[in-house]
Amino acid sequence: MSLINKFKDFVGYQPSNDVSNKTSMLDRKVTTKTIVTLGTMRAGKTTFLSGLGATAQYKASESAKMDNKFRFIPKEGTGNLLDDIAELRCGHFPPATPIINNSTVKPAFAFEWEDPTFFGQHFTVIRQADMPVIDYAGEQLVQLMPKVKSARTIDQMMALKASGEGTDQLTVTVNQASALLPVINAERAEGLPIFKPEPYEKIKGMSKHPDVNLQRMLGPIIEYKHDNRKYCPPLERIGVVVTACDLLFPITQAISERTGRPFDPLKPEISNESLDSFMKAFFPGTHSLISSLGLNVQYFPCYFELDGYWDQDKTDPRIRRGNIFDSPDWEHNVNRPKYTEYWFNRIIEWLKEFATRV
Ligand SMILES: Nc1nc2c(ncn2[C@@H]2O[C@H](COP(=O)(O)OP(=O)(O)OP(=O)(O)O)[C@@H](O)[C@H]2O)c(=O)[nH]1
Ligand SMILES: [Mg+2]
Repeated sequence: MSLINKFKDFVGYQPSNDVSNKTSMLDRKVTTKTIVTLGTMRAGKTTFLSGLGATAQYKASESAKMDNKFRFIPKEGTGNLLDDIAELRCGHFPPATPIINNSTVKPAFAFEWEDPTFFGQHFTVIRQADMPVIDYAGEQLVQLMPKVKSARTIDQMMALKASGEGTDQLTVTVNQASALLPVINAERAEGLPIFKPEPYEKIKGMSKHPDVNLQRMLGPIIEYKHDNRKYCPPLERIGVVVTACDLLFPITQAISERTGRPFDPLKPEISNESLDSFMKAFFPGTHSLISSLGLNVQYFPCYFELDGYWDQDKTDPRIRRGNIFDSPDWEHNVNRPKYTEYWFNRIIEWLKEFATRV
């Protein structure tokens, strides 16, 4: 961007002929950066994305009263996002994601921020973060990943794209991504008493060690982007989402003893260091892969509080829901699952900071 454009951008200058459609979000010029979510089976990807969607909806409603506008535009595509959000609000975890072969309409979120500038109300800065949601079923994702591994050049990646079977979305993702959001279930921490392996026997080529599967998923993307720097935007950030963090609370002491460091993922001052040492201890390969890149790596804890009961078919626990009487915030507490809303808002802030950098 030229210096003059950078300056215009800084002050939020809009040419006067643009004023007529000031409120139309579709016509605005925006910066778009692609952020993608990845994870193996039962990692909690769908739950995480639905939580992010729900938080974005609460935030968008609130922002109507404020000077800083925030909009959330969900594009469901072949996915089921809106329904999954509604399920969370009713206290149910969303169903397992079905295998999809057709990906002509790409599911995505768009977050849009409109902030007034120092120069008054006619000057606003609008930024949009586009977030293709690669919410494949975990088993499909792990089967597609070896294909990415085999594609080393842009031509090979294009050939893969033409071969269909959902690889189209995967290749676009790999090419365009500026940030990755790996989603990791706390239950996959090998070496802890809560450890549960992925259903690895069911799928050819999967390791019984979650750390290996994560490296196989992230490694080829990182390598590809490094080798094809001329053709695709660089990877700027990695945000690691540790889901089902509630499972860690009864064993925080044990974790702390193993890592030799204080462990409290929910305490803002030490959350990042806590989860960084957690990753280093229980996902050492993945930790070395992502932390050696010299990128900004940020960790986010995530969990939905369980209410101690089971869902009808007894396969999933139920999520505790907000009771309008147990909070002074009664106005906003209806149809709200109890979850790490604070941390979801931090993720949205993190995305904003990243997406609004020109
Ligand atoms: N205790 C607890 N369990 C969770 C949490 N998030 C997810 N789970 C459990 O993990 C299961 C899988 O979550 P999903 O969001 O469907 O995982 P996914 O990665 O989308 O899985 P696939 O689509 O099958 O690959 C849920 O049904 C819950 O039982 C959480 O915050 N706390
Ligand atoms: Mg899913």
